[in-house]
Amino acid sequence: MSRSLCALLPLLLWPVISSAYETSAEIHAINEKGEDTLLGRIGIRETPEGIQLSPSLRGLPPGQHGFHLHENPSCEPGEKEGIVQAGLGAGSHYDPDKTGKHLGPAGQGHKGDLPMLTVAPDGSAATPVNSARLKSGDLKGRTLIIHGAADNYADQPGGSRIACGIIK
Ligand SMILES: [Cu+2]
Ligand SMILES: [Zn+2]
Repeated sequence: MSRSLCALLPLLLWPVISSAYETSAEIHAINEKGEDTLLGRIGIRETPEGIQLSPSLRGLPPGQHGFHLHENPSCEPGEKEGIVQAGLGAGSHYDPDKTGKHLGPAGQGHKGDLPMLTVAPDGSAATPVNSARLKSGDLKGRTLIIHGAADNYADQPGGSRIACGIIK
């Protein structure tokens, strides 16, 4: 084998070696009428430490935001207590073990409870978020929701739903 081919071989094999689960979700701003502006995407890949979510978003309010995997593949509005609200079609936080508890990423409640999403002062979000509890099989057909306010990992998951993306 020629020297140059030897040098190329690792590059040729790289896609095979790194063929672990990888996908992304398009994230749209949402309101009580449905999906609105495209804000960007969140790349999703499986690592030895669990699932890594890498946002590439803009146009969000700065600060920390409640961020969860919700159970239904929908970003549609829904009605709650007689009021139409954004993103209710996504349903509750993903909870395959039926714990019924919102305890945050370090707790043993909803598996869909993620660390908060951090948005920079310019409205962009680029800081990856990791979940050690989710596996690639948990993701397809579920929905990522970004909330308007911070999550206290107890009784306040973050208020209204402001952005949404279905994992295809
Ligand atoms: Cu949520
Ligand atoms: Zn939760």
